[in-house]
Amino acid sequence: MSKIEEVKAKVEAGKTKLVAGLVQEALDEGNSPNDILQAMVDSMGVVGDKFSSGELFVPEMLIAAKAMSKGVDVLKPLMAGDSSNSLGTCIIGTVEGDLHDIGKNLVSMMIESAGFNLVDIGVDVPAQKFVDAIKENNNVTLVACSGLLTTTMPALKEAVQTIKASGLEGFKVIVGGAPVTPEFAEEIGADGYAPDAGSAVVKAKELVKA
Ligand code: B12
Repeated sequence: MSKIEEVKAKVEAGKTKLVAGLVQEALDEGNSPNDILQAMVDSMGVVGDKFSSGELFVPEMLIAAKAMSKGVDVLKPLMAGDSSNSLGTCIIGTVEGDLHDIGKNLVSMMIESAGFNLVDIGVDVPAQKFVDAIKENNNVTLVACSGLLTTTMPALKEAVQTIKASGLEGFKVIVGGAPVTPEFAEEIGADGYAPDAGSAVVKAKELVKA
């Protein structure tokens, strides 16, 4: 089994104590941070499928998520890029009722690397808290809302609409998360959508520079 396959297997198995070391070993063997990250993202897909089929339950899903976070911590410094914060401040959060944060954290990491000052307001964020954060921070150019559950898609809509109705200006709103489609993003009035962390950066820069 290659080191990368080992990382994937241990994330799936929720081996929180082993993953960081294995990620480091995979790096030492010359694997790219992106390839290692993708392997861990794939693991979460497998875990999700096993949850759907009743092979795994919430505690196993949670522990796999923790294992992945340990691996991401090792990769984070290597993914860092432009730290000039020249693109302004990005407020990011997962919408109300939703506790999923791995995707949000990856998007945060990439957006920060691209040159935004990142303000992460966490998970289960009520719509008004996004508005408060925009008011409390300087030079907000981007607001990013994440939602992972079909049942929290209405909360995503409420967040975007509350932000848009606040009368505050000078920023764009981007949304994402597994159940979100470009059509849904447009329907709820978001300025942009991206399917993953890499394309989120491309879209974020495009929106802010427009
Ligand atoms: C880990 C996990 C959990 C963990 C979360 C831990 C954590 N700290 O995040 C725990 C155990 C808490 C959990 C709980 C639940 N979960 Co869950 N979970 C998952 C799992 C396995 C992985 C999610 C993940 O991290 N994926 C990896 C990341 C990298 O991908 P991502 O989140 O999609 O993010 C990428 C993109 O979507 C995008 N993106 C994300 N956010 C944003 C934001 C912006 C602005 C942009 C541009 C892009 C973007 O970029 C990211 C990076 O590339 C998924 C299965 C899956 N295939 O996704 C189920 C899944 C999402 N969960 C599911 C369910 C049902 C639940 C529960 C309701 C289970 C229960 N009965 O209690 C609860 C809900 C709790 C709540 N209120 O939120 C379902 C959702 C089904 C649906 N259609 O809604 C899934 C799909 C599993 C399944 N196949 O059934 N879960």
